[in-house]
Amino acid sequence: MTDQSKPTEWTGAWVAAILTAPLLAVLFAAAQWVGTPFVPFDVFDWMGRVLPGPLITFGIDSIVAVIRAFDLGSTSSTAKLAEQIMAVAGLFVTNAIAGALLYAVLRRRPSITTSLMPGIITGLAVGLPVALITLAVNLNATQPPFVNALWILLTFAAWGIALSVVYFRLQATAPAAGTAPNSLEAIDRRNFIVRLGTATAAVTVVGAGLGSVLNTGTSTNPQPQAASTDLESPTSPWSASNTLPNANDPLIPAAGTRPELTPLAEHYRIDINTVPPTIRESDWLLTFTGLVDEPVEMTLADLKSNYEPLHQFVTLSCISNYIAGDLIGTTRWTGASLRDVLADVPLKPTAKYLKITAADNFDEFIDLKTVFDDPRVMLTYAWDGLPLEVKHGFPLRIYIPDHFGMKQPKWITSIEAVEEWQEGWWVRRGWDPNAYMRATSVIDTVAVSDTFTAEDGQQFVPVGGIAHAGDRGISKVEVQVDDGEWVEAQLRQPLSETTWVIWRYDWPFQSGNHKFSVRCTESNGTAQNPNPAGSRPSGATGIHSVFQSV
Ligand SMILES: Nc1nc2c(c(=O)[nH]1)N[C@H]1C(S)=C(S)[C@@H](COP(=O)(O)O)O[C@H]1N2
Ligand SMILES: [Mo]
Repeated sequence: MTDQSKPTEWTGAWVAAILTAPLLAVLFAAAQWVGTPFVPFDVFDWMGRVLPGPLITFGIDSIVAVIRAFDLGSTSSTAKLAEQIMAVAGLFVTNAIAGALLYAVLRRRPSITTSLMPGIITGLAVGLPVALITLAVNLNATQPPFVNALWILLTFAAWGIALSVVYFRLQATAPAAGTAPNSLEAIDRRNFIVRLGTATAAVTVVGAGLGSVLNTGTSTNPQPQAASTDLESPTSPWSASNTLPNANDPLIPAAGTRPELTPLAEHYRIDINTVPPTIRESDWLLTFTGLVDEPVEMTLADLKSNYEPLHQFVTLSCISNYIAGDLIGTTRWTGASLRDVLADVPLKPTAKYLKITAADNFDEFIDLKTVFDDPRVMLTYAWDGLPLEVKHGFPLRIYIPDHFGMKQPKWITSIEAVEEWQEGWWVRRGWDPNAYMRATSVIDTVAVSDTFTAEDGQQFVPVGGIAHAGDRGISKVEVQVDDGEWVEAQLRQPLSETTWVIWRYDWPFQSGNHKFSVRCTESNGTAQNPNPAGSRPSGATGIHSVFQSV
């Protein structure tokens, strides 16, 4: 048999990639149905944990840059989708490479006529590392680890077997050199390829379809879960039936200003997980360990009932947020002051810091002085009156005023009292060890459609947005149009001293193209940093400007 008649490495790569579609569909359906792992996400998350910080940051920055450049919608949800797509694409590429290697070997070893062994080995060569990675990082599989591992090995071995069966079929039906394209072999081969394509498509469609139908919310797409045992468990957000504390403030935001309280569904989400860890309340305990006289364990019910609930309006922002970005949100946080909780945890005198560890292995350190000085530091279990959503950290996250989100773990599982400070998760990856929130001001709207005429006939265009400086407060917001004077805007009373301030400036209308800029001043007189800088390592700075023709 001539060499051309044997399937090539390219064919191997293609066949392997095509067969990856049904493999993924089967893995997906099983993940939804019985709670086995969906491996591409695990591999992606694992890479995010082991690759060097600068590379990860570069990757995240690139995704965010593309989302901004092409205006692809909400940064955090589009980025998560992009990560999921990259994770799946990664498996296609890996499998294609493995397929090319297998076909390369089969071409060179004519003695292997129909043995399935090389195919099985190829499947396991990919499946075994994948299984090990999954065992190390998967947070959502509900099956025991050996079932998960076995399932992965079986499916990948089946994929490898299919890959080699296709090789032998293609080889057997290869048209001999010099035969006409309509020879029997050629027709047989064409039929085979059509049948292969049909079978592949069928398994893929059925698997993916079953997966979506069975999507029980356990594994790849968690739903908020309220504690079913908790009779007081509320079902509607606090904001649905309560007015905001500043409801009487006469200043009406300019039309198009973002809502003062971010609807939960619109709050950004950032974390290191392709799929957030789903924790059952009944499986969860908060443990205090390390430099304590006696380890202490608390249930969520303990935290809710043993300590006076504290309600705080909070603006949370990601340190990766760019100027005027959407990785910022405000809601009402409820929890137990960590200081109160620590009253029930006998610390040794040598304890200086707390190491907070989360279900996804994320960790951060906070010094005990901050905890004892600031009763606002809070173990948080509710947002807008509802148990935390899975993606926002159910059952427990911490609130630390004045710091970016990277210092504030979600899905907390343990708190360890330690003597030495260490770098937390993102600090180890090159981000600011303190991560204090930057003073920021943003123009949300130049509300041309709301132009109004004053009694003297002058027309005004309302301009509005937010300003924020952690817990340091905003004393002044100023707007500049083109190269004119900076003029002071009016401020709404904020929801609390730790939320953003809504501002409004009624601009005396002049037609034409204009540039609107905004800057703010902190309560103590510190001006917002006007120098443009990217978010790494300490949070973005610079003046926000918008161009508008009016
Ligand atoms: N366990 C854990 N907590 C975490 C993170 C994480 O990856 N894992 N990310 C942090 C970062 S970088 C931010 S900005 C906030 C975001 O919280 P949110 O997704 O609820 O808005 O969570 C923080 N807490
Ligand atoms: Mo973040």
